Amino acid sequence: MTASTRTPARGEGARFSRRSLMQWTGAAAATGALVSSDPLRAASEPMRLLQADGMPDADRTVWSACIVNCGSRCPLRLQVKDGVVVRVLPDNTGDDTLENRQIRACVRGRNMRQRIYNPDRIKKPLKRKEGTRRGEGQWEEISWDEAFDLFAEKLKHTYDTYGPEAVFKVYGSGVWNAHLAYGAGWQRLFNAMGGHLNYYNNYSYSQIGGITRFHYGNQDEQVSNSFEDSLKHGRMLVLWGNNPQETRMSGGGLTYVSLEAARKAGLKIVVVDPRHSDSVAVLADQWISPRPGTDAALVNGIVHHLVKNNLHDQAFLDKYCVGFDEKHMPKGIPANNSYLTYIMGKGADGIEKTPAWASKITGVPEKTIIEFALELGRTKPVNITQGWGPQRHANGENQARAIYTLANVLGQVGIPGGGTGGREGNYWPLTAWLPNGDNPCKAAISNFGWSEAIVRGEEMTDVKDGVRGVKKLSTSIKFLLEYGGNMLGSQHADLNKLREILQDESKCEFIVTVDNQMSTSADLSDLVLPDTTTAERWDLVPSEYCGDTAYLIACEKAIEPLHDSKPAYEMVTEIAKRLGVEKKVTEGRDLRGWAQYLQDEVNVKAVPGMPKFEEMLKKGVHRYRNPEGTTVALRDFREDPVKNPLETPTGKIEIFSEELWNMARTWEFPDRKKGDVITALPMHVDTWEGAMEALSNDKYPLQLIGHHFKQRVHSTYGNLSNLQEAHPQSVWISIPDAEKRGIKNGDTVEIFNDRGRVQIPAKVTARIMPGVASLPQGAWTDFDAEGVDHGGAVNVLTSLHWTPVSKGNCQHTTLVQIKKA
Ligand SMILES: Nc1nc2c(c(=O)[nH]1)N[C@H]1C(S)=C(S)[C@@H](COP(=O)(O)OP(=O)(O)OC[C@H]3O[C@@H](n4cnc5c(=O)[nH]c(N)nc54)[C@H](O)[C@@H]3O)O[C@H]1N2
Ligand SMILES: Nc1nc2c(c(=O)[nH]1)N[C@H]1C(S)=C(S)[C@@H](COP(=O)(O)OP(=O)(O)OC[C@H]3O[C@@H](n4cnc5c(=O)[nH]c(N)nc54)[C@H](O)[C@@H]3O)O[C@H]1N2
Ligand code: SF4
Ligand SMILES: [Mo]
Repeated sequence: MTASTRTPARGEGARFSRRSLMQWTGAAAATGALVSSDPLRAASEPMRLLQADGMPDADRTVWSACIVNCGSRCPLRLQVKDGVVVRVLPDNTGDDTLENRQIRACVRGRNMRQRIYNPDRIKKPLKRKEGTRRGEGQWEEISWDEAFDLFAEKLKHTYDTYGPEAVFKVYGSGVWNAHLAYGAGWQRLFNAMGGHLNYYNNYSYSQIGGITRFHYGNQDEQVSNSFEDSLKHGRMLVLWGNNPQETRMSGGGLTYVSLEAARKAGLKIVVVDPRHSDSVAVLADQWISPRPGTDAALVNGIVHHLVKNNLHDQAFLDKYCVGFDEKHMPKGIPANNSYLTYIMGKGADGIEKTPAWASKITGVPEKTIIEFALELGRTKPVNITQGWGPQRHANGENQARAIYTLANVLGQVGIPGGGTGGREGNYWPLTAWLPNGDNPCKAAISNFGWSEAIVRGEEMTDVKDGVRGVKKLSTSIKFLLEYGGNMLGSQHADLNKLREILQDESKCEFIVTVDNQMSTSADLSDLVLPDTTTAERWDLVPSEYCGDTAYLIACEKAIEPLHDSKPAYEMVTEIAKRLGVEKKVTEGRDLRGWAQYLQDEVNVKAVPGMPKFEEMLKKGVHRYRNPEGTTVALRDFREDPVKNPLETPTGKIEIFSEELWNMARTWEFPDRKKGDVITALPMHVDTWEGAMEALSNDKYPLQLIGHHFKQRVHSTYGNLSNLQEAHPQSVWISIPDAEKRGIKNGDTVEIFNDRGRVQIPAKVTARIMPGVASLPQGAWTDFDAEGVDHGGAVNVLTSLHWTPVSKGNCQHTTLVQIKKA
C-alpha cells in the first residue's frame, strides 16, 4: 500500500484528545472545527472559533448541504478562506415556528470538515496490484486516463460477453436523493450501452416495499398521516418500532415535529420497541417492549380484545376492507380463512389469539396488552405509525401488514388525526432529479438479491428468487459498481461469507468502488475512484422526511476538488467519451449546467414561488408548504372508495389477499428455513433465529438487533474521531443478561454465532429488555489476524438468508451468544 493512500487505523489522524475536546467543546464541536490536529489550521484556531456567526476572516460563505441518508438533508453554510473550508455553520434562515423552522444540522453535519479533510479520503485512482487478492489492501496508484480506459474496457467486455444483465450498480445511500450526485450519470451511461440489471425495493424497508401492494395496492410503502396532523387533530400517536429522535435528527425533520407533538397536552404517545430508545425517553407517555419479530402476535392479541369489547370499527371494515370476516371474503376461497376466524381460533391452527397467547410470544404482560387495546379503542382519532425496525425481520412482511391491519380494525384510515399504520406522512419534494433515462434491460432483482445473483444468477427465477421483468436471469453479475454506498464491506449481511463470494474472481469479474473515503467496500474492489464531497461540486438537494414543510437547498462548489479527486459525473463523462456515448449521456451539460437546467426548466414550474437558479444560490434554502395543511393519507379513498379505489384487485384494503393466497401455492422455497411461508392474512409467523427459537436455544439465546445510531449514518461519519468519542460503539445488554454472564458495564465482551465474532465494550442497561441485545449498525470493521472484528460491525453476525415475499434484508433477525472477552 502506498503511503499516501494507506487507510489509517480508526481514529488515527484527525483524533481529538479528550483534553482538547473538553477545552474547546462548545464553539469548536458545534462548528465542527478541528482543533488540536486540524491538518490545515494552526494552534491559534480556538480564538477565532469564539468569534460570532458570520466571521469576518472568511473570504466568502457558500451554501452547501449534508446529503447522507439519515432521512433528512441539512443546509450547511461553508466559510471559505484561501480555498479552504474553515468553518461550518448551520441554517440561519427561517424561525422557530413549526411551519418555517430552521433546518439546523445535527452534530454530524456540523463536523463536515472532518469528513472533507479526513485522512481516509481516497487521493488518487487505485488499481489492485497484479497477483494480489481482493481485500489484501495492495494498491497501485494510476492516472485518471488509465482508470477511465480500464473501466471502459471492462465494461465493454462485460456487455460483449454476457449482456446487460451482468452489469449491476449496487444500492448505495451515501449521496441519497441529492438531485445530481444521487445518480451522477451512472445509469445514463449503462442505459446508453444497452441497460443494466435493475433492483426493486431498498434496504430501508424491503419488506414493507414488497408487501404493501397486496394490502393497500401501493407499490412502495403506504404512508400514514403526518405527525403535524396528529399534533393538530389527534388524541393518540403510536410510534411502533419508530424512533424519530434518533433517526430523523435534523432540525428540519421529525425530531422537531415529534417533540412539538409531545408538548401538546392531550396527545398520548406510546412507543412500541424492545429498546428504550431516545424516542421513548423524550416523547413517550408509555413504553411497550415486545420481543423483536413478535409485533404481529401483539397486534393479534390486541385485535382479539378489541373485538371482544366491540371496540373494532365494523362499519369501516365492511365498507373499505376485504377479508376481515367470513362475510367479506373473495369468491372461491374456502370457508374459515378470514382474519376474524384466525383471531378467534376457528381457523386451521385452532389457536385463539387471546392477550394471554400474545403475552407468551411477545413477553408483554397480558394486562398491558389488554389496557393498550382498550386505550386504542377508546382514544380516537389515533395515528399508528410504524418505523422500519419491525419489518427488518425474517417475518417482516407480516409484521408490517399486521400493523397496517390494526389501523384498519380501528377504522382510522383517511381521517384527520388518524392514519394507515404506515410510516408517518411527509410533504414530498416536487423537484427534479438528474434523469436516468430508459433502461432497455427489463430484468430486476430485489435490493438484497445481488450477492445471490453473483453466485447463481443464471439459476434465479421469478417464483423462486423474486426475479421481476423476466422469468429467469440469463447470467450472473459480472461487473459490479459500488457508488456512494458501503454494501460490500459493511452494510450487506454476513460479511465473512460475502467476502468469500467477492474474493472469487471467477464469479464477479470486475468490482469498482467510487467513494470519497477509503471505505471497507473500497478495500474489496479492483478499481477505486476518488469522488469529491458535496463541498467540491454543484448540486440541488431536496428535503425528505420533513413533515409538512418541504424545502430545496442549492449547493455551490465551495472549494476545488481535493487531492486528485473528481466529481463522479466527470468520471462518467470521460468514460462515456471512450465508449462513444458521451452526447447521449451528457446532452452537452456539465454539473453546473444540469443544476441550472433542472432548476430553471423544471423546478420553478413544479413549485410555485420557487426561485430561479442564480437567485437560489444566494438564497440557499427555499421552503414550501403542503397546500392541504397537513398530510391525511388516503383521504380520497375514505371519502369515496368507489370513485377513488385502491390499486388492489378489489380496490379495497385487502386484509386477506387472494394474490398472496395464490403465491403461497406457487412460489418455490428450495432452501426453506423455518418461517419461510407466504400467508394470505397478516398472521404471526415464528421464524429461524426468531423469538421462540431464542427461548429454547442454549447455544445462541440472545436476539441481536442493530438500531440506527446517533454517531453515524450507517457507516458514514463512522470514521470521525470526535463523533466516536461522543457516541462510542458498544453492545446494549440488559442487566439480568449481563449479571448471568458476569459482565459489568464497560467490560469488553465477545458477541458471536456461527457466522462471526465481534469484540466490543458492553453497555449494561435497563434500556433494553432481557433476552435482547442491540449492536448499533454501521460501525467500520476492524478485523484482527484471527478474524475477530473489533470495530463492532453487526453485519459480521447477520445472515444472507432473505425474506419470503420481498427477498429482502432482515438484519434484525439474528441470534447470538455474548460472553466476557
Ligand atoms: N445490520 C444492518 N445492516 C443494515 C441496516 C440495518 O439496520 N442493520 N440498515 C440498512 C439500511 S436501511 C441502509 S439504507 C443501508 C445503508 O448502507 P449504505 O448505503 O452502504 O450506507 P453507508 O454505509 O453510509 O455508505 C455510504 C457510502 O457513501 C460514501 N459517500 C458519502 N458521500 C459521498 C459522495 O459524495 N460521493 C461518493 N461517491 N460517496 C460518498 C460514504 O463515504 C460511504 O462509504 O444499510 C443497510 N444495512
Ligand atoms: N442517526 C441515524 N439516523 C438514521 C440512520 C442512521 O444510520 N443513523 N439511518 C437512516 C436510514 S437509511 C433509515 S432506513 C432509517 C431507519 O429507521 P428504522 O428502520 O426505523 O430504524 P431502526 O433503528 O432499525 O428501527 C427503529 C426501532 O425499531 C426497534 N426494533 C427493532 N426490531 C423491532 C421489532 O421487531 N419490533 C419493534 N416494535 N421494534 C423493533 C429498534 O430498537 C429501533 O429503536 O433511519 C435513518 N436515520
Ligand atoms: S446527518 Fe442528517 S440530520 Fe445530521 S446534518 Fe446530516 S442531513 Fe442533517
Ligand atoms: Mo435505510
